Amino acid sequence: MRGRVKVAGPSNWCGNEAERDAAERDEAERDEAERHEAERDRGGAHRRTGPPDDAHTGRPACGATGTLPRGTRVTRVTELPVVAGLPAPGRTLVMGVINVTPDSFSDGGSFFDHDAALRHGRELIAEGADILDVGGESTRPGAARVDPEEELRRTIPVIRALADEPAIRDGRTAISVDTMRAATARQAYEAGARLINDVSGGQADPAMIPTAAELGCAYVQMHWRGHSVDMQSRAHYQNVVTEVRDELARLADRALAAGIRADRLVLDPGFGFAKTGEHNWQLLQHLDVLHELGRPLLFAASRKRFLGTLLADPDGNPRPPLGRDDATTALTGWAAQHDFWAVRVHTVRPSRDAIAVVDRLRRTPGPGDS
Ligand code: PMM
Repeated sequence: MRGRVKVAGPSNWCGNEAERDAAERDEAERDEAERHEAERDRGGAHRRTGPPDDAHTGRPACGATGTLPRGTRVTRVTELPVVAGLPAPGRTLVMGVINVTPDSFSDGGSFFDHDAALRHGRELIAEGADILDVGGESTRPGAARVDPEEELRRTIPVIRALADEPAIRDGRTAISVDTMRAATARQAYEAGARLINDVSGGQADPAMIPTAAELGCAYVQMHWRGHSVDMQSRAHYQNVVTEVRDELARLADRALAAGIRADRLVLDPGFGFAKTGEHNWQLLQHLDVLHELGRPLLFAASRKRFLGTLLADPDGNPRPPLGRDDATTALTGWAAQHDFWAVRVHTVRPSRDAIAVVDRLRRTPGPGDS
């Protein structure tokens, strides 16, 4: 599951001084190579098995000490996971959040209005969102359930309208519905959603997993120990990392046994759900353990409370949610480094940029690679 870049080909790739000197003299040639490389980066494919794209010079940049010889092959040894039926651009995906709620902690009801939600969806697409996650129920700690009819009223018209957007129609971007209810998931699917994001992992509504299996769409199962109203009372662990892994494994087994297709199942550790800030940091420090689950992983820490606590002012007042975006972007880089399938965030462009940096580094061969 973990991605690595491998360089295959002549092993003395940094050792030719004459070639290096020539490269340093020829500024124009290097500029051209960089332009070419930028074009390659925009393509962004991870699977690289042919000769270097800068065949024009044969000298992709490899630091100040030398150049790759002509014919060197750069290969990503393992691939990032792909989820059937969803965009697969060859990097960590970015899922933009659209909370059609009056009370989400993270955006304070800014997109409760139908037109505002739609406008926001279009903005997220323009920023490069691969997935739009539309939700009608706040799951902030302490929140009460929203009425099922109200959840439908909030989400379905927004999903239906977004489904008409060119990026959705041509498959560049997909719609996800953030719901714990099978009935909402079904109507969202009929309106154009192709991913069900269920923070309860199938535990809130017994009809959810059979419904997701029947619809055949992608399904996110998050680690969850109970509804938001009292979930923080369940934040007790001996070892949060292995317990979250094992509880997710049991949820996944249940989903697969009920017919959810293995190539459509995504798991999520559920930062902030029945977890203290310290639990979140411990999970973040051991993301590799979650890969033992062998499934694509979703990373959703955007603007969460533990970041507000980290960034508290000198009087100890937590940084408000809208001031947590830079820290969120830092975590996106961390998630991308750890080969997460996708990050769920409130502002898309900074996360796309962070992923582009990690992706570029990943595909840069080092002197020791062979
Ligand atoms: N967190 C929230 C909502 N939906 N979905 C998944 N899969 N994982 C999460 O951690 C998650 C979620 C709560 O945050 P919000 O107010 O940003 O939507």
